[in-house]
Amino acid sequence: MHAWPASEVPALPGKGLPLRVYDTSSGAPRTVEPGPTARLYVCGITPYDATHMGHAATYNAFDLIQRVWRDAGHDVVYVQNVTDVDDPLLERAVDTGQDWTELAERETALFREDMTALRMLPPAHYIGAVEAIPTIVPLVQRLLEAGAAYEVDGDIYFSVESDPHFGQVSRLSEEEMLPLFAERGGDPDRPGKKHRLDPLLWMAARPGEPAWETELGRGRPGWHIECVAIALEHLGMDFDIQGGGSDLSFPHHEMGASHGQMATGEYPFAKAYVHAGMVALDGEKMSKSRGNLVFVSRLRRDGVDPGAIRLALLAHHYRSDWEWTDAGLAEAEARLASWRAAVSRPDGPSAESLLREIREALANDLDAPAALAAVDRWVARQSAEGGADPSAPGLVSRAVDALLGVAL
Ligand code: 5CA
Ligand code: ZN
Repeated sequence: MHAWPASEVPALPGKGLPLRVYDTSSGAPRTVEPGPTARLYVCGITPYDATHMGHAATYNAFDLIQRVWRDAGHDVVYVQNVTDVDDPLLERAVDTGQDWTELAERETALFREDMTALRMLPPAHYIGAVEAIPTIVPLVQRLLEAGAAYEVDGDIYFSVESDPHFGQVSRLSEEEMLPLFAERGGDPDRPGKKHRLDPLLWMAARPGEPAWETELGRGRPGWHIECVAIALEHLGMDFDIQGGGSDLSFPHHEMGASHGQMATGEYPFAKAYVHAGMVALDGEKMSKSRGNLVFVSRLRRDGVDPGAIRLALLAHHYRSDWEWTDAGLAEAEARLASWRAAVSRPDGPSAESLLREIREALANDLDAPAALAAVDRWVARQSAEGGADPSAPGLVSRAVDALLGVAL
């Protein structure tokens, strides 16, 4: 699949700091130390009801990671998938009388437009589940050969008990896992499974549903194996960060890590697992199934500047759960206007210490609210005291663009 066009990332003087980020699997912040090329996998959308503010907030967090890494001198290989065949997508297509491929294509196109408008850096590899089937099939075969998978009435399941590291991503107990597994696409009560938490790797063709003719028989892939196949193909094992919203830590990232580890015999799947908090509307998690959605495309159509949308996201720490409000958006619009006015002036106070503060804030577990506060202080100083540095407004503008993805 093609991704979306990259926005320019302005060059900045000096160099950024190493990223320290909260790793779910160690339950603590850690300094991630990538090689010259940092490798990032971020779970993509299931293409219906895109792009709501929860999606946008999560992709914003991982966009910041790329910007911090680039600023610290790394090349970044960024991989993202599109879950373009899965139960929720097929159900939505049936419920609304649409062709599932058309629904997926239309929503993916809309997502690309929204990501472009928000200046999110595009993945180098943007891969759909359907196009990944030729890499998914041999991976399932490897799991069967490794004794980590088994058949139940033509379907193939992964055995969670085969992986001694199972549970180390989410660090949840089995009692905590079971309800989440049931809620997030699992089938704990399916007769014939070895363990209630075992997830589906391959689903044999069901009447009326799409299926592909493969060496595993006619069928379609399960959800977790899709991301593992794509990550292994384009990043290999032991890549730097596996990312997504906090609702993916279990079962999705837990199962994915186990699949990768058992298929390759190597450990770990990813060095760190990073999860963004959930965005709510009217007190409930914004989700397609609840239907309480605010869309990026709707705001854009209403004339909202994408830079203001982005500032509304950046005003919250990526790990906190927060509520989308009109007041938050209005505040972001006011902030954008004040920053734009400030950088359009011919001079201002020196911005070198501001650049350092933004870098420090972001390197410290992506503390975007602290970065915004630092820019606010520079803007307030300029308006109160002026300043004699003619290069300062340009530097502020480039730093905000390169590190926060907001064009002033
Ligand atoms: N296709 C799978 C991942 S392989 C999927 O979860 N798709 S999704 O469309 O449901 O979500 C896409 C990304 O947005 C995921 O990382 C998910 O965790 C995140 N996300 C979904 N809802 C919210 C929300 N309300 N707040 C923050 N992030 C969210
Ligand atoms: Zn995924």
